[in-house]
Amino acid sequence: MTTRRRFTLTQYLIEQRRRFPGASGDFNALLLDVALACKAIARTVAFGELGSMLGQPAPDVTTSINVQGEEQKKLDVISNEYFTQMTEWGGHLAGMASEEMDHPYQIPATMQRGKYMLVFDPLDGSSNIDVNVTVGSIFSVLRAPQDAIDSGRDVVAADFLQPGTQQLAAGYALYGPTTMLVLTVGNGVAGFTLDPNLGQFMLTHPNLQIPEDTHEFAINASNSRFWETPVKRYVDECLAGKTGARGKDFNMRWIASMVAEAHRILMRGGVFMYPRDTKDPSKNGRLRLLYEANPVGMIIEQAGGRASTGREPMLTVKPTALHQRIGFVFGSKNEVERIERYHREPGAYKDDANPLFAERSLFRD
Ligand code: AFP
Repeated sequence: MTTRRRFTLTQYLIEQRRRFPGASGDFNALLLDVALACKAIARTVAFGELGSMLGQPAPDVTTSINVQGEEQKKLDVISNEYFTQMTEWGGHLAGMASEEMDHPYQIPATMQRGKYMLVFDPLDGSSNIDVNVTVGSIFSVLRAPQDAIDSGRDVVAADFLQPGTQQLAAGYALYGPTTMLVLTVGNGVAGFTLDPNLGQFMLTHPNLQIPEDTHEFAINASNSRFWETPVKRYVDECLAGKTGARGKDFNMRWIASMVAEAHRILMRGGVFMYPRDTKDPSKNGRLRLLYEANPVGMIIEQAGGRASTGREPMLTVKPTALHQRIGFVFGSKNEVERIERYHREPGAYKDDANPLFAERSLFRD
């Protein structure tokens, strides 16, 4: 693919489809519908206060607390509607699941059902909306079970409980200084920038690759008292810099929009950690497996990085629930492997106050 002239997202997808001569085009059409939903969200986010979509809870929604127990902002609800409305009509989907919906979303009976399933976080980082910091949307495409495809039956939560290795595509949109779409269909990672004049996503970052090493880490340090010993050790060594075991200085970043952190790491390397901790032992982490960790994990791995629970590869985790949370560590390969090594070392948890995560404990992986 020459870069003499910029390819559009549509052209890129057609090029990728050449790898599957028997392909029907449904897959590409679905991804273009997702891209359209992201354009609609980008426009609404860009209006900011002018669009009076900011801050206040969804006044017209009966319950403004989502299944995560978090307040649903008006833009969370609107973004979720853009995703469902712009992808349900095309006939490519058997069903959907979203951070903002307790149960799987059924394609209306008046519409044709298809062979794919879409899982998404319509607006990641929404706590940053009011302060005009970059937010994004995250999505993943799975294949529906054959019996659902054949019968056209309603989808159930169990249909979505597929390990990340089963994803057919994953991506995110970034609503920042520019609007970008980053996508993998299992053949590397490509970045597109929205040309506001053409209204087209243009290929600006073909074949993104993450450096194996880095001197930049991202973690919410306000949780440090709840971290497990291996994470404390890793962060302490980074903070010790040149004078410490690592012999080099590290810098720290925390945006509180995971999608923006992932993008920075794709652009220049780094390591992101939202590990499971003892803050709320009933939760196995903060981030959601199906529509945050798995899609971002696939992108990171396709760009030569590593995605992990801190202990094991993220994409091999067998999901057990639609809104399951999980500890998430990703980024430059050598750093993530180091963090996994620290977790595996004998006696790694000997100083942990909370036996919940100790060697022989109820919650041991
Ligand atoms: P929201 O979408 O509720 O703002 O959460 C964002 C997020 O899931 C992820 O994008 C951030 O990395 C993380 O939560 C921020 O968590 P802290 O508020 O603990 O820093």
